[in-house]
Amino acid sequence: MTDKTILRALRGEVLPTPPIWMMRQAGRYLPEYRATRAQAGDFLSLCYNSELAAEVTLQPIRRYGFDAAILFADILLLPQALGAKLWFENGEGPRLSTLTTPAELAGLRGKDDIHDTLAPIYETVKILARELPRETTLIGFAGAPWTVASYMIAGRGTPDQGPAHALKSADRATFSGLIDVITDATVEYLSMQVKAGAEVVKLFDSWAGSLKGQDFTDFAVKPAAKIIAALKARHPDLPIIAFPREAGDGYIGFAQATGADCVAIDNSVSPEWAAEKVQVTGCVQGNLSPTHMVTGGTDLVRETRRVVDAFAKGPHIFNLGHGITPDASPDNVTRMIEAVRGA
Ligand code: 1CP
Repeated sequence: MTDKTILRALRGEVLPTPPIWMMRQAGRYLPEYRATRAQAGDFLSLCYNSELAAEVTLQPIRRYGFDAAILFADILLLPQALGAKLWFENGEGPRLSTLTTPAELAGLRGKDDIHDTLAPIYETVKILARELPRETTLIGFAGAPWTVASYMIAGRGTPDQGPAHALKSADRATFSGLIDVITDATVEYLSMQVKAGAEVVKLFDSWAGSLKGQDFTDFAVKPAAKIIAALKARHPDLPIIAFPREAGDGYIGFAQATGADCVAIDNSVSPEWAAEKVQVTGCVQGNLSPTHMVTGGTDLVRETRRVVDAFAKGPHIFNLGHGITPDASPDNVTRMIEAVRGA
């Protein structure tokens, strides 16, 4: 049995101090990240440069000693491997070719034809498995099908996933077909990450909150359950974290319904609520608001302690409720870690 703290928490152990990592811990708030990204040229070149992607993954581990490293890549690389066009508009964000017709769906590559594009990502994982400190857990990841589909349909990030909801109503067969293609490809993609050395995988369903009622069951719960069952059949000991962001009451029972070992909680719900309703049935991760990494001060320390205390009775991995933002101060991250570890 390993003694890595993240793996112990994922097995359900209650630790005296929760292990910590942070969503987007390798990112623009760090000067060393900005320097490596400039060296790579642009964001996508950084993702596909295994040496430099491993370097930016390691930067926050060296600086802060987080208990986990998350592979540096992006959820939109899988659509690119499936045949979508992908580019990043400077200062704006990702852009993709749109997918709204049966013909465009039929034009995607199959799940076994994604690995040529994604080979550099597997290489990054291999480098990290070699170079990370012994005590640091390596997390691989992918986007969940609904979130990935929302970008593929709209061709960009959308505040309400309007185009994806519109296709779901107008052409259910094409929409469901796309969800199935992404689901199957995600199993292959994550399985290759595990073979390359990822010890845990996380499914990011950043836009799960816009799925209501039966849609939440059909397009957030069911695809996650399918991916998790397929991964566990191939890798029985693999711990899996699911993040149905802004699911609200949908967090309750999500781990049981999907087979996830841990549910990551965003900061739209209180840690006391999540402890009572979600952590009672297993490990949770979260959920400090990322705004404290910008504003700092006594509020940061108080709210960090509040999260630690609220989750102290059950298995917990300390994290933010969503990714740290580019305007955050690296010193506030140090203060947060000191507040968690009681320094
Ligand atoms: O300019 C830059 O350098 C790019 C900023 C950036 C970074 C650092 C993007 C663009 N992606 C990433 C890396 C990334 N993305 C990681 C690496 C590991 C880490 O956390 O340190 C991970 C796990 C992701 C996942 C990701 N990408 C998600 C899910 C999590 C979340 O934040 O909700 C999503 C939705 C994306 C899409 C994406 N990639 C980048 C941006 C700016 C966006 C959001 C775009 C939008 O919705 O408009």
